[in-house]
Amino acid sequence: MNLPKLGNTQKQGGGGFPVVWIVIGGLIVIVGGYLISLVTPSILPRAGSAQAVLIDDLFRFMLFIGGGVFVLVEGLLLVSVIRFRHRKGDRADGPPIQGNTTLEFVWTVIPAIVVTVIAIYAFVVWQQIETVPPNSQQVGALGQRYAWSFSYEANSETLPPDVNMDAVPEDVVTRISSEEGLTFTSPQLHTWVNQPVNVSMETDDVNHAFWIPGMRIKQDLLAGRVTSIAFTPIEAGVYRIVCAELCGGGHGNMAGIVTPSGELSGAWLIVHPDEETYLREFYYPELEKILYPPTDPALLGRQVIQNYPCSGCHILDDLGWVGVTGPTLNGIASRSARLTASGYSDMADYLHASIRNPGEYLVPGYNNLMIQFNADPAQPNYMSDADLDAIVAYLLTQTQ
Ligand code: HEC
Ligand SMILES: [Cu+2]
Repeated sequence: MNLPKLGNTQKQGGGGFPVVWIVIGGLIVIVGGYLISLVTPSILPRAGSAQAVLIDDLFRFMLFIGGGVFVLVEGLLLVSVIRFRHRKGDRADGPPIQGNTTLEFVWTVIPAIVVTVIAIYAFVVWQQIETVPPNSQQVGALGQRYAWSFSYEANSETLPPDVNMDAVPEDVVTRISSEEGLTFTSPQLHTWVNQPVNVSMETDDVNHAFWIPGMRIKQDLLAGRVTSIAFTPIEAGVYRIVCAELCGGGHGNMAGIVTPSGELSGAWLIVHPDEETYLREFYYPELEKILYPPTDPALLGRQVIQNYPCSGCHILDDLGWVGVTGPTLNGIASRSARLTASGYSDMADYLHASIRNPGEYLVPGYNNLMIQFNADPAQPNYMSDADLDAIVAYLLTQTQ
């Protein structure tokens, strides 16, 4: 092979780079880049949203170009290593090559075109993802160290068809018929196939980031601001929700987990096959818990406690919690040694204080990391007295 000396090759006539080599090299680069772009599906979770499909196509396109560049650079390196290797007895310097305007022009223009094309394509995809369809389901997401809670709206039009208003507590009736309606929360995000969802996010403490890898969406939660992100699931299933911003010692618990017994715990996105299933399996049963609250305070507390982010920091087998930032709540009601140590004489009082004022007495071996659940609705981490009483009644049932 007669490689050209860079510079004035053309003028010298002989040794021009055969066009056939350029064509073959070009084909290798294109096919190589294409093959590399095919590797993607095996390293990404399945694409569960309309946005994910767009993003994956863009990703594959960029991987195709990047793969082509990889094959080109590595290929030239390999050819050079073989072609220009040291030969026995050859002690000469290489030819003094400098300057080639055509070459410089080509290697400036081609990347400029490639980058422009990627920028335009990415902008188009971004715009499509940013658009929130008018018929979106509105869900609120609250990030707290170390758990997520999702809030759903209910009003007099969204009640279960067979609702018995006579059995509903008066304050609930007032809230439902009020303009803001009633919101209820769940540790999981529920929706159904082909329903656009718009999640508006707030944090009660530090910054978090809301990430659903299967939907290919990620959005920061910024203290003092409301941020939002929209997506449209296209496949029914269960998708992990993750916090993607290191927010403290229990950060890892802000992700959906499968407990040792195989149950889903923590934050998950559940995509039901259709609206009817969503209403039947999630929305109506959740709403009924508020419409017909259990009269037994412990049962009520078992329900209410799940609206708070305790699961991220505590173990509690009864509810499948696996957090380890704080002490286990298994058997908490039998922990009489706490009473002597903290100066309380009654377990209910000790539990009240542990939640309202966790810094007052610290369980030995633990730091003052627990959220203070305030009695004042204007403060973050508000917990009403009624909720607190119910939670304490429930915790009192956790004996060994
Ligand atoms: C950010 C992590 C975090 C969250 C969230 C959290 N806790 Fe705690 N909790 C702790 C830590 C750490 C301790 C031990 C230090 C202390 O006593 O304050 C603790 C202690 C306790 C204790 C005393 C336990 C004992 O063995 O004496 C109770 C009861 C308790 N938490 C209940 C709750 C409840 C109920 C919730 C939700 C409403 C909750 N915690 C949310 C971290 C947390
Ligand atoms: Cu977080």
